[in-house]
Amino acid sequence: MAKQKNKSARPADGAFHAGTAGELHQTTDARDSTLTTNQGIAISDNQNSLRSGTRGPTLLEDFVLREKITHFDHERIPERIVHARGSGAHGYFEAYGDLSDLTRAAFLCDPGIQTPVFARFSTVAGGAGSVDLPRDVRGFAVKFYTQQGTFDLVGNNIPVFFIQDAIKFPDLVHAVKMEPDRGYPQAASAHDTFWDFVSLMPESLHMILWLMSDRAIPRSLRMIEGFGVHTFRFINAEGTSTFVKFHWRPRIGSASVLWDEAVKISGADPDFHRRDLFEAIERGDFPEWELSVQAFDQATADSFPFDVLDATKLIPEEMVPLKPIGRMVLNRNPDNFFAETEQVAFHPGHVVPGIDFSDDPLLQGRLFSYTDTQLSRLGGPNFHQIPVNRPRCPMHNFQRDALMQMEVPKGRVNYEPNSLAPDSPRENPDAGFVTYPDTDSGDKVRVRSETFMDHYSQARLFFRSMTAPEQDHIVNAFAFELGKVETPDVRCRVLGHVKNVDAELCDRVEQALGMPGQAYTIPPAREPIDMAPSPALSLLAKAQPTLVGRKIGVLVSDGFEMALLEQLQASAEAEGAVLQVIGPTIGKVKSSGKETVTPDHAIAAAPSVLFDTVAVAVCGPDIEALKGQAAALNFLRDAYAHLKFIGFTATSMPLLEAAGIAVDDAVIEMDSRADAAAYVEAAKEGRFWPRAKVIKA
Ligand code: HDD
Repeated sequence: MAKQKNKSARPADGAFHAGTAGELHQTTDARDSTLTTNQGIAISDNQNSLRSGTRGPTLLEDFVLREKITHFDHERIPERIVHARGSGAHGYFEAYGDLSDLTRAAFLCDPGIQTPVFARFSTVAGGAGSVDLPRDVRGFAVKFYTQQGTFDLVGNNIPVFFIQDAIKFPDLVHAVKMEPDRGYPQAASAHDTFWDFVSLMPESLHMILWLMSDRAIPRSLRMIEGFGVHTFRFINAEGTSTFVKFHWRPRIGSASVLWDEAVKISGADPDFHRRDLFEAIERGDFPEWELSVQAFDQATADSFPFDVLDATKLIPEEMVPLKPIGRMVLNRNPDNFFAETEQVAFHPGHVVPGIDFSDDPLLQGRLFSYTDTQLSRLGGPNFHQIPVNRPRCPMHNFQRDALMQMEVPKGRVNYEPNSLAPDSPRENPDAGFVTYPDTDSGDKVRVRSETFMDHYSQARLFFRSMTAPEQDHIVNAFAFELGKVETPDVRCRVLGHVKNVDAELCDRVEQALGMPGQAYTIPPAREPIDMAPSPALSLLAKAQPTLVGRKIGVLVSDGFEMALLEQLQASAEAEGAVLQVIGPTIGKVKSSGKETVTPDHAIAAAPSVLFDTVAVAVCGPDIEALKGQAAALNFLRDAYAHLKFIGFTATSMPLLEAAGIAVDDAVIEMDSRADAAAYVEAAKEGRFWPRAKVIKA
């Protein structure tokens, strides 16, 4: 291959190729690394457009310029109408055992099969460029590339939904998105149109309780639970149907941030979740979830005081226990965000033999929506040919042509039945998908079943199943959201529904808003019942002490004790946590023994909201400077106010005092390596809830 000339050496344009551009040119030495147009024409100059004279007008003739700009102008595709902001990863799924008594889906029946998956997690309301930590539902969509075709489990991190019928979905989404006249708020439910809609849709109250809870501000996408939401069916080889609800549980447990943290993280690191997922996978800390089902028959379904076809209801685990059936591990980041995470096309209607739908009217509507939306998002019906969407099993049919056709089918036969191509694809009654022959039918009506009429009992169940801090957070969330609502009538109507959920909750929200006794009286369509609390619904009740997958931030300054930092590092590693060092600047910090450490962050760029727990080991003259920096003071103040465990060395005390930190059982002095280890051990608790009595978190 001919060597290309080093452009920076060319006399005619050398003056324009200084610095980086010049260096880039030096590396192009082979034809296969030569920059070309999309037609494969080698490009001689990627820095200057073609013009008439060195200072003259640019020429239309410049096909290199025009092709490049045209392609760039079309780089963005329509973002998803909902769930626009998401993060994805590749991985695999493995079944625990043989589930053939319930389903003929092969990937669930053989623990020896490793099924490739692509998972995408998302927020719902915000645009593709919005922040990761609004109060919002998180999408949890998994594409299983099984040997029998692609199965998509397109769920959320909340097991119920706002509405019972898909016909209300456009209204729900319009109401929560930016208001159409003013174009705000972005990625926020705290505004009049959303709460107006809610106040007129009592069926949304159960989901609203979840949305006001800690579930809507997760600490990490690696720590969210996932739910298929609807009742689906498993069908076994004999054609027997069993109802199932799908559940994902994260191996490292669930955790949430506090609202005040969410607000600050949105400014400090708008990509907090995306970065966390990407970095965890890069360092080999692979996120893992267990998949379970609640499996039940028709008689059990009939015994519930709610309808299993109503997506605003869940089945408490205490009524039907979870049966673990397999695990998913995400072990590879996408090579290209756009090609994979943006172009992945999920659809609840992508099911394989052995999995089938129920008549849930929300699910039925979804079965139309998803293919339709891909047509406008991805430009045509061949989106299944995009690499991330391709089935990983043989695929043959006679669908042909259309926009963006990537295949070149051979032969004269493109129809079936045919006699001219005896080896061409044929239907297969044995292996083929057979819809479960449900016998339910009736008049054609636009009527909702009476069994869908109870809108408050499960909202009450949820609230009463929460621990005290979780209940406090729900009250605070209502106060924030309704506090942003300008129309008093809407606030009073929402309060009326909250009163039907739980009178005490309503009282507390009224107090927090300064609107005592202002809830409207709203007669319920059906009188709510008191269900037995379900501790499984509470995140805090289930939480185990752990630092696995969590982050420790240690602020050091010149003169710190290296032995202490080494101990913190060792303890962090032993617990599966990541430790990051923070310095007064990003420059090297010297220990008392004159060893140097290069910090991961400067204090100005590392607020404590980015860590699960923090320690300070500062000393000497740097303390005076740190005492005068808002970032250093807020590092401690925020950690304290967010109920975090704080480790500190005796020499750091002046900084604690300047920040106004009172030592309590979770502000732990570290005078020795043993103390440092004890601090890390204590920090496994996550938050120090007793401090909430002093500071409203
Ligand atoms: Fe949906 C995307 C989850 C109801 C219409 N939905 C979408 C995604 C998730 C969900 C996770 C993003 C998938 C991805 O990462 O690409 N949607 C749900 C859940 C629902 C639900 C759990 C209720 C149980 N959705 C729902 C209804 C409709 C839609 C009732 C319409 C009738 N959803 C869509 C959509 C989207 C979508 C417009 C937007 C982008 C896309 O499909 O690919 O078709």
